[in-house]
Amino acid sequence: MSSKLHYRACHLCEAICGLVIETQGTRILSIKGDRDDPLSRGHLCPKAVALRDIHEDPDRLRAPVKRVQDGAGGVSWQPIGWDEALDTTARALAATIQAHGVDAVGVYMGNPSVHNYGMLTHQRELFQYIRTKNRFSATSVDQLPHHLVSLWLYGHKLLIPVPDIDRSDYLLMLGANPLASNGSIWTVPDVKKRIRALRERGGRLVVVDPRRTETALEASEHLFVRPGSDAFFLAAVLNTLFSEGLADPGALGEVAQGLDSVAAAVAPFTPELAARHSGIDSAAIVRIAREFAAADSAVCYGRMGVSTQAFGTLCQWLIQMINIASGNLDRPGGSLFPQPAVDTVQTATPGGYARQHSRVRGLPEFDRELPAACLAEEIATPGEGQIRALFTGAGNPVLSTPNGRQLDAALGQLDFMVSLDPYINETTRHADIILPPTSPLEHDHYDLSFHLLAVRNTARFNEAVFEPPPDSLHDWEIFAALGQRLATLLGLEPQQPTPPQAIIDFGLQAGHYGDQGLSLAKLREQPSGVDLGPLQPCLPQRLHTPDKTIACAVPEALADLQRLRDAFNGDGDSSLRLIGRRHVRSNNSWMHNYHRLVKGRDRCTLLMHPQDVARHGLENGARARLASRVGAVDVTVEASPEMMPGVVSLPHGFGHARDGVRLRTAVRHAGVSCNDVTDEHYLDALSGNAAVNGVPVTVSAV
Ligand SMILES: Nc1nc2c(c(=O)[nH]1)N[C@H]1C(S)=C(S)[C@@H](COP(=O)(O)OP(=O)(O)OC[C@H]3O[C@@H](n4cnc5c(=O)[nH]c(N)nc54)[C@H](O)[C@@H]3O)O[C@H]1N2
Ligand SMILES: Nc1nc2c(c(=O)[nH]1)N[C@H]1C(S)=C(S)[C@@H](COP(=O)(O)OP(=O)(O)OC[C@H]3O[C@@H](n4cnc5c(=O)[nH]c(N)nc54)[C@H](O)[C@@H]3O)O[C@H]1N2
Ligand code: SF4
Ligand SMILES: [Mo]
Repeated sequence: MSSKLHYRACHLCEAICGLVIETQGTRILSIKGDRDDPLSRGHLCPKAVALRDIHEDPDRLRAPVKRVQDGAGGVSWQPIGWDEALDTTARALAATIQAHGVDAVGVYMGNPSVHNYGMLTHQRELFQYIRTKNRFSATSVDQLPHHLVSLWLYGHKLLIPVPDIDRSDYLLMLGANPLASNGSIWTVPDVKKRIRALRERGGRLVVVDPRRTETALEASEHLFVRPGSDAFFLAAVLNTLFSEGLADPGALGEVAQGLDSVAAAVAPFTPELAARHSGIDSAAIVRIAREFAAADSAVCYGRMGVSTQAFGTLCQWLIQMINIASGNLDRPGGSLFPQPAVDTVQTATPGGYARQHSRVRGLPEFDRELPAACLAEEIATPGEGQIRALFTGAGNPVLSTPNGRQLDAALGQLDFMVSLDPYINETTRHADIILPPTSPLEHDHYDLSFHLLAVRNTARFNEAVFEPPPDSLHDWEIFAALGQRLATLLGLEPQQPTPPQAIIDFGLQAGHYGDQGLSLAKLREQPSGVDLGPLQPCLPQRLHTPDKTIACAVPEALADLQRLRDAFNGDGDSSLRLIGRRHVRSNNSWMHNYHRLVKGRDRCTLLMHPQDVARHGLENGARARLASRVGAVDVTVEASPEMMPGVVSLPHGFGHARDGVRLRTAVRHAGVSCNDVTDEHYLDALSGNAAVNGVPVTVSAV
């Protein structure tokens, strides 16, 4: 049998690398980087091989299963047909809605749903009948502050500018480790080569991080920062730009309004004050502000470490202010808005904030979603609006949201739970029914999310690598089938869905490059992708604000500066702070079942500076108890000078040793869950985003 080459973008992370997959019959022979992809240029990381491992994994469900309780209190999973699975699910959801109202149904959508375009285009087919206030997603343990700040400044949650690294002279990066993550809210495949090119042309990369990360090792300069204190540093950089007369918004002069008020608000944030709280030397703060202003082009960028912390929204607003005040927003080499071929900024709602609040704790919604940190209490607290039935799709909140143990317990109290997921994992083990979609290689692929955040404008559509097996359904088909059944039960007219690729074809032709002839047919001719050129300035036209201006002096952000000062009002606290970490061979909670990715030494260790190890009476390799307000886990200590003293680091996504988890390899590399220690009450108060970084913890010998 002859072999065949397939062109395919990887959907596992935001770098969306082009791949060439060689198959023979139903076997995968090799997976290589696609050198003709104009964005990724042949790059791939070790996770690319997981595409094969996912496809072949014997633990991956191929048919729906139903949880059956045996007499002895044990649980088994019984394979059932699609009709039974979909009918049972629709009946349970309809019964909940009819008896208790629509808010009694909760929804949690996880990260892979944004990497799977059919899930994005078709979740509405179901959720239009479940207009519940109790919607949750991984956004609120992740990038929520970016969306909120973009809504405030640019009028749309998805209008997020990204560093134009290939033309930049100065990159100030906080709380991001793209060498491990391959970039986030910034699609930048092959980032290492791009950083090296920046430095070779005389540019500088300055990394601010409590850990000397893989990215910090590639930087011109690395500065340790006390977790959660970045807003002081950013405010002092901004203040220095204003007070030294270095601020000049340039071409944005007419568009960016209210910078005087911003300057007044950050005036009290002196480099000395910032140094006291952040641990970054005041002379370095002044120098960085001057270098930033003097560079021909410069850009400030911050990710997880400055989003999922107690001042996440304030940090993201300050980052935008630095780019605007220095004239680097919408400028080549600065911070630019990508222009994707299918533009979700045109089709998605702009988002909204605090129009309603969570029932139990009064946390604000964003874009009709509530913070994931309050999901457990919305299930466990009786009363009107209590969640009694839950739908989860492509998510694992037991391992990925703060105080996961509490959620784990709450899920057991539900009347009904259904999960759209290929695995029986820490979350889905609580489901009554699990609906597994086709494997990623069995459906076609267009990336609807990440071209919007990419360092170059490109587009690519790829066919399925394998035919889907008989009696299988894609994620989008499951949404549509459930929606039709639910509509009928609720006495509504069921709808016929338009297939996702037709939606993409329409989006391409109606989009920015449609008049240049871009269409699905055109993309099919070029399976390695079409190059649409470097990022271009586009303001003020592209703004979604009513008057096409940027109102910089956001009242909520200005008020949050006071919360920052109040929070750091004491003599400085000496408590240990917990941060996370990512590894290039892992991906959140679901990449631990593939032998090739988990083999080797244990990665779920607690990194601690050697001084802290000694101070706590521990030694390298010792077992220690990591504890917080909400819980404790026992971990192996790894002494590491790459940590800032006073800060400890544990990766998230582990903790697989729970009853009933059917991930045989992951269970052998179980580790512990960082989110059994993170605190559901430790949040960015403005957005409700979980502060999984900077959590106060203690460490003691066991
Ligand atoms: N402490 C701490 N917690 C964190 C983080 C951190 O840095 N520290 N990071 C946070 C971040 S950034 C994120 S994004 C979240 C992630 O949080 P979640 O999205 O809740 O969790 P994932 O681990 O991504 O789980 C993905 C699930 O989707 C399933 N899946 C994979 N592909 C598909 C598919 O194509 N279709 C369907 N239906 N299912 C699929 C997998 O089997 C798995 O169950 O975790 C957050 N939690
Ligand atoms: N290999 C791999 N790649 C991934 C993922 C994965 O799990 N594994 N997950 C994907 C997902 S869903 C996302 S959202 C992205 C995340 O992408 P990134 O944000 O680039 O990844 P992280 O490794 O979480 O980087 C956060 C950095 O913030 C630092 N940090 C922690 N607290 C603070 C703080 O208070 N201040 C500052 N300045 N820094 C702090 C941490 O030390 C860490 O280096 O990665 C994506 N790519
Ligand atoms: S960097 Fe991300 S997109 Fe590229 S091969 Fe690795 S996992 Fe896939
Ligand atoms: Mo994420």
